[in-house]
Amino acid sequence: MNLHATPILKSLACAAVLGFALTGCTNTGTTTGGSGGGSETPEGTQQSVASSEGPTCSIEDYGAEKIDLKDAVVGFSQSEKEDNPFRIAETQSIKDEAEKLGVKKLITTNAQSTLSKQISDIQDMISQGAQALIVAPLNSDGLEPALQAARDKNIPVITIDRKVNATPCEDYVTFLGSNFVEQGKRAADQLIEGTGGKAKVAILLGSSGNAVTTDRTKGFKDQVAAEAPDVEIVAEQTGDFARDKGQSVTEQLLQANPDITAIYAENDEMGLGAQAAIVAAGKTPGEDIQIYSIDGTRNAVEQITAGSYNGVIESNPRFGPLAFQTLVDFMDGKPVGQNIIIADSEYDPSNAAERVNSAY
Ligand code: GZL
Repeated sequence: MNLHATPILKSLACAAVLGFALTGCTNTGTTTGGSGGGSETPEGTQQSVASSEGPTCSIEDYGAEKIDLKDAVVGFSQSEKEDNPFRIAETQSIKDEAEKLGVKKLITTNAQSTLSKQISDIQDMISQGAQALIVAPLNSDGLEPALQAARDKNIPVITIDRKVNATPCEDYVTFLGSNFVEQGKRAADQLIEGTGGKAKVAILLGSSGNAVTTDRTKGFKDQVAAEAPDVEIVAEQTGDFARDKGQSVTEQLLQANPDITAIYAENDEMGLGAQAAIVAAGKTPGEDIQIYSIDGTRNAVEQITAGSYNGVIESNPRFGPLAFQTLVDFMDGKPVGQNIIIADSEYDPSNAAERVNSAY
């Protein structure tokens, strides 16, 4: 989808986000704030690590007006309702960084998990004068009308969290987010280790229509197929990334498959729902049925320390520092990566107690 009429020569240099500067190809950079792979800092939170390989995007490539964020109106479009700690932490991180930077005005919206509302939210922020947009897309497809509205005014769009099926440095500037296939692989590694390579697994899938679900599923299944012949996936069903649905779906799956010995939930909220279902079935979570999930919420990590949960791969939602630094660099004329991947840490019984303060 090419929303931008003028053919643009992309700079093909590699770039890596290193602190707040860009360096040569494939270096692993460090940014401040949030948690994720990287060294512990004195205050107990981890610095997130981001890296970018491949083409970059400059403001000249994109065709936007240079603005000083301190004099700017920035819009943030959140996708899902904030009953999930991931979303709460993500939105708070954007607000905190906007305040820290002294952005003149931050407009925030929440699409309540409805695509049509996310489109109108973004269009509304443009009509309110937003000069740059940070968007957490609900789905991989469907945002075209909103991206077109921004493109028509050459408003730069930074996408975080989920990737859209559109052209970087044309339809949007860049993607900041995790490697979701890798997250699924790492969750499989935790499950394989925790079960001794022998389990009957039910998968609680995330919501459909976004790459997070497809990638976390692919990563998990590929790793199980490659490494664990005695780990059998006996059922899979979506829990829509929600705790209540995670519980109800697990109740059904346990009734249909009483020999399930492990749950892979594609986010912590569904994993915590599964935990409740396991208890309701008269079984002991973390022992009779092990639970592995992805996000890194405090609620789940605390359950690991309690022995009622078995492993969590972090999906770092604290995009504020990196998103705004990427915007600052972009506005300064520096080339920014088109695909900036953040590193995610992980929690297991060996580190959950000491690292729980990095959870969100
Ligand atoms: C991942 C994000 C997912 C979280 C869920 O980047 O899109 O959406 O893992 C959330 O908790 O619903």
